[in-house]
Amino acid sequence: MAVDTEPTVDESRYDIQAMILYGFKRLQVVRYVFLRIEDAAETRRYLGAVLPQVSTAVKQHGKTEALQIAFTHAGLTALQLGQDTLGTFSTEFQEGMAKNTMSRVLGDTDDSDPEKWDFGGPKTDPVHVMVALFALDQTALDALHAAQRALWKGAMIEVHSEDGGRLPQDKEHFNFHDSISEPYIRGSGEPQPPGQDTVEPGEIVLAHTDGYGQPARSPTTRAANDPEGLLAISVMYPSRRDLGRNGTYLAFRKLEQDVPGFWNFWRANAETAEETIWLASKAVGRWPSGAPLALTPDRDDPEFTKPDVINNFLYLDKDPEGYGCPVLSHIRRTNPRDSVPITPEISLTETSRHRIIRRGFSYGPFLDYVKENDDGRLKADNVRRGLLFIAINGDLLRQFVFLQQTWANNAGFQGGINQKDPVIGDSDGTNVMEIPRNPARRRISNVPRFVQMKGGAFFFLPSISALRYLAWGGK
Ligand code: N7H
Repeated sequence: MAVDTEPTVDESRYDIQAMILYGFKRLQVVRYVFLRIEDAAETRRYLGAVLPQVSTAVKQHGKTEALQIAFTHAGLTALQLGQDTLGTFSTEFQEGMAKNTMSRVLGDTDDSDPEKWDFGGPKTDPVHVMVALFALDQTALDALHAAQRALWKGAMIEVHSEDGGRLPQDKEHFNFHDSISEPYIRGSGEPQPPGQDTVEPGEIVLAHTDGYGQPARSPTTRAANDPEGLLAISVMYPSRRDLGRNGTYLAFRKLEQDVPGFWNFWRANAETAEETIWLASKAVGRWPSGAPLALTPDRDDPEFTKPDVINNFLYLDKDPEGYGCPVLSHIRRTNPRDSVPITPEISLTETSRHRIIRRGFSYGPFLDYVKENDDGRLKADNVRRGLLFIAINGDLLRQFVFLQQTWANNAGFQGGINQKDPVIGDSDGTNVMEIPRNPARRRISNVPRFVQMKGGAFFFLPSISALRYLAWGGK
């Protein structure tokens, strides 16, 4: 079957879990419940029972709650899938996020070492399943959770949970407007805001055509395992059935943010409170309002937060040298757009193969920098807060892991020396941040690590058909 005759993502909505296309912006609270499978048959029964409640990507507008289910490789093993099926998942998913080599690749070392994680590490209970519950408020969330508990009783044990919520004005804890720039999935049928870049559907949804014009590598199972015909025929291996089609991979990371540490560091390097905000914005690449530094380099101007402007920019025409948005800032590293030093066209194609969909919720109380700062400084309060970060992508290694390793943690990114992503890099306290300026650049030394990793895992977020197959007892 030719790839381009396959149904589009839009036509496959009924089979796709909602969070691939929706951030559930209306839903204010989330609880990620991490579970260990105790009884495989009972877990299949639970999956069958919960299936009608799993939110699909069929229009979510007006919905007051949502439920999504994802599995780790250990979880699929506990569900008794055969080795022949388990071995078709990507190697990094099979090995997991807490494995020694992956920890070094991601910079999960020292205080971010899996040994110290709250969950998902070698010293905590294994995570098999994540059930993500979204609701309008805490009362509704608790009720949703209680109903699920009754349903999975006897099947799975809760090993951990994380609660998240929205901060005022779409901010994250460092006080910057977040969730602005997401890629548009070709054929998704969603509106495409001005400036939003397009990625091929297989960059996000498995078995659809990816950025190389190939069907995105997707886990499969023997045709004989699926006598009921619950799964589609694999495009790549027509003798097999596609377990991954319309599903995706997801990286979940609990990223703890040192908010007083972040602001006090920039304050210590600035003459004034105003310059403090300028320095922090140079690290991020946007002003706190979300206005891009590439378009408004000197001041946080609300004109540049309008929907047709806020994400409608490339770097080479407006800011080739990074005088506005430094080359080494967080947003220019994690999406260099046209500015990878090749040709702009190749840069855009190259970058489109390293995009992720981000689905973050914050945890912990908001320490509002605008209200709480004293001449630009914040009092350390030793409260845990951060981002429950989710990256959704068809290829964990080429997308999420690449961003963290090759662009964020790479001290030599685009010719830099000893410079890591000042927001999410695994800085060791000796790194520098260089701010290009005319006539002389400015260097900030000894940038510490402001974000520590506290727990997580790689998950497979199956399609509705794959969930039905798992519930039926598919191997
Ligand atoms: Fe980042 N921050 O508050 O500084 N991020 N991020 N991120 N991030 C973005 O453009 C932040 C993290 C990306 O297309 C904005 O939507 C924080 C990880 C990508 O131009 C802000 C944390 C990874 C983009 C932040 C964190 C990424 C992006 C601007 C952790 C991947 C889009 C808002 C605590 C490995 C870039 C926006 C583009 C934007 C922040 C984590 C990637 C404000 C605090 C782990 C691809």
